[in-house]
Amino acid sequence: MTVRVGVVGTGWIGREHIRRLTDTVTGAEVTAVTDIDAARAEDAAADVGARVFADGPALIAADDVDAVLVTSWGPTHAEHVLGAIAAGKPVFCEKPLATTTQDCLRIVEAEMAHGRRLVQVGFMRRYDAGYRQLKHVIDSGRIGEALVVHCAHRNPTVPESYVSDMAALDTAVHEIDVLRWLLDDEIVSAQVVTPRSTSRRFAHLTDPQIMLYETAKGVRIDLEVFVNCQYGYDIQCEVVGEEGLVRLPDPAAVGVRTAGQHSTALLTDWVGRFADAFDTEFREWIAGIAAGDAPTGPSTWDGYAATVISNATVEARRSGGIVGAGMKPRPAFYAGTTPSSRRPVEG
Ligand code: NAD
Ligand code: ISE
Repeated sequence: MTVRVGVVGTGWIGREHIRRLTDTVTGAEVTAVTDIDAARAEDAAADVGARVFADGPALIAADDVDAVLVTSWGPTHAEHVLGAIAAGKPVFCEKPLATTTQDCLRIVEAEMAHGRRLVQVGFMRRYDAGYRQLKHVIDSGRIGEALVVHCAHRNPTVPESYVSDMAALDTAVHEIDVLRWLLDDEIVSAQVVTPRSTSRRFAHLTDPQIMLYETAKGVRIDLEVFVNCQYGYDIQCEVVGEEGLVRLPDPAAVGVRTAGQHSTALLTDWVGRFADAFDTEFREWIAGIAAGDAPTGPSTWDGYAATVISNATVEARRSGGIVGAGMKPRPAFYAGTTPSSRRPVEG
């Protein structure tokens, strides 16, 4: 079976995923696109022979759309995800699931009323080979119980439109999701401390920021978000346990020895760093739909949790205090999703 996908939002990552579904993932075809910028939609459609629709509702209703991919701006995600659930169609939503906790909870209620999972949220790090190895070691018990986690999320530069809140909402949100999954534990509070800001930033931005989290089991996490680090795209994660530690590997790169130096190239953006993870994420999503299975990737509940915790992080920076996440209890419907996990991890 070929899964016919309709794409809402043909900007940067929408185009990336259209290319991925067309050239890399087998069993998928992009049959429909829409964008509020009609020229963008036309351009994307021409590449793959898709039809252009006037808006999200028309695309979601189309007979030749089996599944929906939402890659529009964050504040518009909820309406399209809710539309897909109402139509009973599987929907992959790029992060965030929604920008407000209220909208996330509306999606939770709609999916539960539907009676079966339809939604997957685009937290691709769970599909990265390095993070999967990290999880395998933690789950095996080799380092004992996790105690402390040190992370860094560094981007070389960001545009002027990137504001201080985005360090939590747009950037740290990836660690928030992947750490809940890795540790099989819930983040219960957030605090933000700010060192002196780099001179290589737009004046309105606080950068870097150091985010401090505590989990329900008492694990302490420190996360440096530094989005004007200049030197490359650098993702670090080290989990310290009672009997050892495990560290995320850097992406493989050849070592070059010349002129008295040994060097390896660094990646410069998330597109290259997580290309394989995105491929795996979409392969598994499409294979699941083709097999008639409910999605196994990050759930609506995970999307809700990420929005709650990233909003708490924003509040913590603004207030200077420690802010409780204040998540609702997880409904039994989402019992198979993080924390307290899914199927065993291979590798
Ligand atoms: P973008 O601005 O390049 O593209 C978004 C597109 O959506 C634009 O073309 C815009 O015209 C269109 N759009 C907005 N509202 C719409 C609506 N109601 N209906 C149809 N089209 C609409 O942004 P982007 O960088 O591609 O980001 C898109 C989403 O992907 C964001 O939520 C972002 O957080 C997420 N993202 C995820 C990752 C990741 O690492 N997983 C990386 C980048 C972006
Ligand atoms: C961007 O939106 C992403 O999702 C990237 O993965 C992240 O590294 C970057 O900081 C965000 O702005």
